[in-house]
Amino acid sequence: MKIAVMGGDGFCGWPTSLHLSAQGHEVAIVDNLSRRWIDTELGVQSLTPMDSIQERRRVWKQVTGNDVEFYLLDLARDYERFKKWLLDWRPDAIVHFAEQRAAPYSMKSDVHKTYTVNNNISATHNVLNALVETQIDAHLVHLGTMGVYGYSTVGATIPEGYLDVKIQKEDGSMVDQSILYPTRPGSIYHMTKSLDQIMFQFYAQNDRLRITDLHQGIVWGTQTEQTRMHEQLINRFDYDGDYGTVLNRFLIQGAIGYPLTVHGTGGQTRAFIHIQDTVKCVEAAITNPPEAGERVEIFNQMTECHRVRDLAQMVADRTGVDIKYLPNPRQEADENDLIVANEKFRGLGLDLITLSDGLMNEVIEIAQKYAYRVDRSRIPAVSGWNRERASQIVHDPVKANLKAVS
Ligand code: NAD
Ligand code: USQ
Repeated sequence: MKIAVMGGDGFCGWPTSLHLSAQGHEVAIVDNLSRRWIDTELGVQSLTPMDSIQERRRVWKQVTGNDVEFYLLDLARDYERFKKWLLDWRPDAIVHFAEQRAAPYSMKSDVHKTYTVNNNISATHNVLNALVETQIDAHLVHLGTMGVYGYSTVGATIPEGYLDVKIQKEDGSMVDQSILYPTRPGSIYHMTKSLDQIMFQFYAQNDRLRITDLHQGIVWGTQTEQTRMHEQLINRFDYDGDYGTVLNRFLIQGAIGYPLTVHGTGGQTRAFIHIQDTVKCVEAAITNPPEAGERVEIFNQMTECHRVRDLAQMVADRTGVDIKYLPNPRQEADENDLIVANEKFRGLGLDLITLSDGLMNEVIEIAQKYAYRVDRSRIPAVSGWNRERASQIVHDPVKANLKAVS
């Protein structure tokens, strides 16, 4: 198949591009490299040394003989160029990773809120719009988030996208409906993913586009089978307070002896998936498209749920570092349960990696290897969700006089 990977230079996109290329697909990456500019804006860098996209492609070709093409294009702003590119390259499938994906970054300031909304909504809409206009019948596989459901504790399992409800009619009888699960985003970033869902619903029904939306949990780990093949193919690894995600942050904090930064009570329960499984699930989704005219296919792309404080304890047990309970910079529930249905991927025969599979040690080893690249001052999470939360932020958890648990 010819597969275009939008955002293929990023943390999920790069290993997915290599995986698809290794499976024999013809792959083109479309990326505006905005994530590399955001590193510069924030004054941080990936823990792992990332080569330029051109150098990465050269090494992949040298190692495997496979070409991965690269097109520098801003999906949110270069609509006409994108349309021309689409007509020229003619993909069979498009994987859409190309959005600003950090909740803390999206909450930093009004400027960051505006950027995240403009970038994410325009990028998604431009892809949909261009598919209709060019009449290219590519299956669109979008990376959404578990966060569209919110994390309220209702005690029921979160279904894969749709909720079956009964609505009372005027005559008192009941009618069955299947509706998108009510969305409850917890940040501007998560809000853009909720809005994406409505755009997908409209374009699937109005233009018969074939769309799959993957509601993905927090991705952990860094290496996959392909990125391990050469030092220069190594994946991005974010550890800073804006882009680093919780388990990867704890693993690197443990590796360098930095106290584990638990927000609030750490009773937040979240869904997780290893990066190796992300790439496999994306491939499985590509090869199982919905029919034209069908509703959007939605998968919950996650493996298991964990409480933040339990993850911290697991990492503390492995590394011997302290846990620090910090005032939460986010407006979110301190404690929540999360039960998630993920039968669809399991039904496709995918055997998913769990935390108990030993791969946490691989991340700790990588973090120790590149520990010299860590700027400890960039570890604290300093984006507040509102003025009150911002006023309580602890800028130096190491020196802060807070409850520490070893
Ligand atoms: P990332 O920031 O590492 O990669 C995103 C890539 O998209 C970057 O290379 C960036 O330059 C590119 N991009 C952004 N806007 C663009 C635009 N307008 N035009 C062209 N390219 C653009 O993020 P990631 O962690 O790889 O996440 C990829 C996708 O998966 C995101 O949509 C994210 O919401 C979703 N997701 C990620 C996680 C996670 O834990 N990382 C979890 C669930 C869902
Ligand atoms: N947290 C801590 N300490 C930290 C960092 C985070 O306690 O040092 C807590 C946060 O307060 C939050 C939880 O851990 O309660 C998860 O935070 P996160 O940064 O790991 O994840 P999140 O902001 O939800 O975003 C990430 C990705 C995003 C994706 C989402 C999937 O950046 O792209 O959509 O995970 S999900 O969480 O399932 O919505």
